[in-house]
Amino acid sequence: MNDLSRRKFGQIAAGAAALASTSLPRFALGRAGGDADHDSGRKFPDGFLWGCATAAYQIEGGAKDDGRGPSVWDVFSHTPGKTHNGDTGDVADDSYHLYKTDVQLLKNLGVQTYRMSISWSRVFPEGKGKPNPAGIDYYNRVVDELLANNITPYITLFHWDLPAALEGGWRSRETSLAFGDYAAYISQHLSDRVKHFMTTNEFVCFTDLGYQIGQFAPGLKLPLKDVCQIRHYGILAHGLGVQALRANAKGPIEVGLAENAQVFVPVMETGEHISATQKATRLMNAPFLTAVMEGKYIDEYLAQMGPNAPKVEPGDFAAISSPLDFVGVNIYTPDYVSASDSKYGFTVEKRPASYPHMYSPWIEIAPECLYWGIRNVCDLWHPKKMFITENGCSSSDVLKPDGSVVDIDRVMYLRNHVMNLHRAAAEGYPIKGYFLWSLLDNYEWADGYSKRFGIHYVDFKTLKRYPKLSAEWYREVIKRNEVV
Ligand code: PNW
Repeated sequence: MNDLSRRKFGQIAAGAAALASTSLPRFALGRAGGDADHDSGRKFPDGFLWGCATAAYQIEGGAKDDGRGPSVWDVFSHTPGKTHNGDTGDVADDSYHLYKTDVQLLKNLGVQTYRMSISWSRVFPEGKGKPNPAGIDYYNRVVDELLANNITPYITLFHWDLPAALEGGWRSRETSLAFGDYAAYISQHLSDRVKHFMTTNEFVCFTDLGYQIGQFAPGLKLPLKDVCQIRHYGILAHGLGVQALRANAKGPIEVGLAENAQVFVPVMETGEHISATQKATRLMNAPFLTAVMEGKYIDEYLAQMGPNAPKVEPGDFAAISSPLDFVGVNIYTPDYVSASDSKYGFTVEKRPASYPHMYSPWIEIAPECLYWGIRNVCDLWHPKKMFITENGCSSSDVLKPDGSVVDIDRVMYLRNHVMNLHRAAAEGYPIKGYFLWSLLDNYEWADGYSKRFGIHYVDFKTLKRYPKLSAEWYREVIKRNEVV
């Protein structure tokens, strides 16, 4: 099916998709006595926020609709050999047209919040200069639909889809400045209704993975010196974004970021290994979260980079270390650390070949990472609030003829992570909410459509959505505010 007919089909399927989401749950039937005999002992604090997360390029489609300009991901995904099967985000979940269906999926789950991102090149087709009114109109419609359904939007400004027109991409300091202008515009147009913003998503993925490893857009393999400078422009953009969001807000807003900090789990929970994980957290996140939280590059990082260390202009770190209302971390998988006599006092342990993983091989299963990720960030930098801005996994889901997907492995993964989230909340760490990645199967970047992360199954031919067992499980967690 070509793109156009796929999209048309999607529009027709929209009604049916909404129906699928309201079909009777198979597992959570609330059988007589179902609740009375069970108390998990793992209730979350009142007011804990449950949500789902998505990103613009991964779900929207509508790549050429209503004046959207191309992003580096459009260019990259259309370059032969760069993505699985040559998959692109041209149509994805077609949320550009089906957003009302997706808001109904959220409503049926009972989430209080939804984390979504804005396609920068939909709003500024050239990345800067003249805005495209149809672009911001789309986000106005999505925001209004969420609010009408009592769902609080948490908006990420940049989830990797850099406007292709910005010359030099993240190699240019101009891009950080353009991001500030874009953030100002979004704040002017949305902050009357949207009160929670994240600047950037996962620095390492749009810097190192895009410009050093070449696995993500724009697919370059530059020397370390360039990469260090690109990382700096990434965190500078974040800082300028925080300032611009606040300066242009129509009322009080909360600003944070969504960072996939490297997370470390102690090989055993004894003092020496625990303190090793804290050292590892600070050092291994030096170019990104450590720099944002401490307002400088730590000496160890500068020494490691030597002549490749980034050029920092006066005032950069004042912006980069702008105070945040919350720190969001995306956590999927950690590394194990032990205390040692090595130079930095810790060793990152290599995992044995038999170590278990989810369908995506990089998601090695270690649910304690949710607890240790929160604890180490809090103990090191004392953020006012924290959120898990992403957590979830891929599974080799199979849609059965009756429309069900019994993804017990995803439920296993999620339940164990949420238990560790509970541990952090119970110990008093200021963890305020959890965004499950993802609301629905979507375009998984270089893996294309081959890896499904959703708690709703998407038939990418019809674009119809089907709740998986994990969606039922999540609805119960939210309803009871406890681990089930
Ligand atoms: C995150 N890795 O990305 C992103 O924020 C999402 O857009 C993405 O869909 C989700 O995780 C699942 O992958 C990552 O290879 C992608 O280490 C790859 C890696 C890490 C994070």
